[in-house]
Amino acid sequence: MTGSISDITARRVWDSRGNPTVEVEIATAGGARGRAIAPAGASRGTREAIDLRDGGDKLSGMDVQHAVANVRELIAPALVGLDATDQTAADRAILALDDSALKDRLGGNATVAASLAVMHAGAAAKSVPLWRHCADLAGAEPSLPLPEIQIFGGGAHAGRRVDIQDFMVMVPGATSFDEVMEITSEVYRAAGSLMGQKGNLAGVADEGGWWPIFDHNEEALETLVRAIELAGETPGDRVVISLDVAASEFGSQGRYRLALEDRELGRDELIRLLGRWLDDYPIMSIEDPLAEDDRDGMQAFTREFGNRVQIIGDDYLVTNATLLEEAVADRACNAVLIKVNQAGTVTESLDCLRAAKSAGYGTIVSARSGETEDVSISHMAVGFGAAQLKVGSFTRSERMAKWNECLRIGDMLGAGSFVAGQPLATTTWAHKAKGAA
Ligand code: 2PG
Ligand code: MG
Repeated sequence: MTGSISDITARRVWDSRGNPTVEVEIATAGGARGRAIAPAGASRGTREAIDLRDGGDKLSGMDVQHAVANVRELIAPALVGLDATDQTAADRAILALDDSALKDRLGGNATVAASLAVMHAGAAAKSVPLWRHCADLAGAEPSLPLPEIQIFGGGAHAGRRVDIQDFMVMVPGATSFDEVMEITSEVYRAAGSLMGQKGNLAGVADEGGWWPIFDHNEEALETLVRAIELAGETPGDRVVISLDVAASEFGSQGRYRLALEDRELGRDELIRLLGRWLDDYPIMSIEDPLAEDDRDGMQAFTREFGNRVQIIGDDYLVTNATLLEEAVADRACNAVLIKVNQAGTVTESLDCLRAAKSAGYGTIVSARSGETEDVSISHMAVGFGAAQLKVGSFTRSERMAKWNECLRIGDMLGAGSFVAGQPLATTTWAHKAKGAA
């Protein structure tokens, strides 16, 4: 069996924040090789697989020597001899070593790097591009996803300088992935020059979006609308706004503290505030509008706005098929972020993706705020037939590598592969309706 896993190497490498992380390299008997690196979140859901960190004083406790050792000593012996093209069997072998909900024995950073490396080796053993192998695993039709791209960072990615975490744009009106890149680049530049004019240019946040110097959260939205206009676009026409509120970072048990504005909101007040933003700005997607523990809030928000905007569960669903099914029964959210390291393995991520697709939920493959040169998620988004891809901003190579990889894949797929923007583009949102009135 040429796909038989013959050798596994694990090493410590470094991510975009300069933190240690886990890399795994796999070779098969037939000479195929696969390599992958674990990403790391900063705003993490409490129910996602943990990153196993060594603790102590060194490297602020962030070292991953135990996770690396777990790959070498526990995961590697379990994978040797398995067929790299059989992702389910490989992931099952990993899960047999650690079936804890949070993967706290092996570490989600160890399991995800190993699982992704198997996926790469499987594609190489089949001599097909990774996106093709991903499509086989998912049983999906490959397509180029619609990007959502950060213009301003915030929350846990920008020293909590503003409360809302991601101010992003999407270009559902573009006719090609390449056009999305070009328009987003113009918007990003325009936002930078507006910040410069106000004397507010202070570098970039964790994911490469502009560092947010604003007096209140809504000022970021106002500036974003002006940036879209300065880029020569009509806000809400081809270019729309997407927010990741990441509300678990500033609220729990139905209480929310907007530190920048020095005020505390109850669940209903936060819903009203976000509802007004949906009326006043061309926002077509909103992630984690309420906290991960606020089931009532998420249900109420979805009841009120779910028919006019995409509502994504990230911390709320943590790429977990069971939580997704509960949300479907609850009528909470209408889309899910797929982060492979929240689940811990490729197979568990696919379980969640399939559950989402069969419930008619939107699917957005996402990077983490701590990233590397690893471009696995570009291939997964394409191969899984996910509607969207979120990788952070439009600067810094750990982000651009993923957008650029999509361009290369798009060339292989050919014209007509960028279809994902159309369902969003046909949605009517309040801002546009108001403008037309
Ligand atoms: C998110 C991600 C990416 P993190 O919340 O969606 O923006 O952040 O990786 O820090 O969880
Ligand atoms: Mg999020």
